[in-house]
Amino acid sequence: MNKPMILIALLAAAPLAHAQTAETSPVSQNPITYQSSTEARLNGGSTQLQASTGPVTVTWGQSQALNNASDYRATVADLDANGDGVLVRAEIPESHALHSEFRLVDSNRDGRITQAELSNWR
Ligand SMILES: [Ca+2]
Ligand SMILES: [Ca+2]
Repeated sequence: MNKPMILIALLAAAPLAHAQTAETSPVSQNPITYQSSTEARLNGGSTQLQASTGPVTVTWGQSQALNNASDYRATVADLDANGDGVLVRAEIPESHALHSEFRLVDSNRDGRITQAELSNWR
């Protein structure tokens, strides 16, 4: 009469042990640590991940954003080629961030960007 009792005890204990393993293994078996702290994003960097197609280099940071960052500090005077105090699309280089966002910045849609509209952009 003792054997069935032991078997039941083992069956009862097994799921518990299994549950504990399942709870801890995903953390310990994951070889990739993702840097998502503010510091990592500000400093930028790169890492190589293994994808099914081969290694993939992932870069992050501000190298691209930094090139454009000064664009967002531009004033009308910086770009105002004809000196009339407003910017029209022709005065903005295609490479400038303002060029692609012209319609967004020109909040009253008059085709000219004033310093006030430019200030609201930032
Ligand atoms: Ca102008
Ligand atoms: Ca306008």
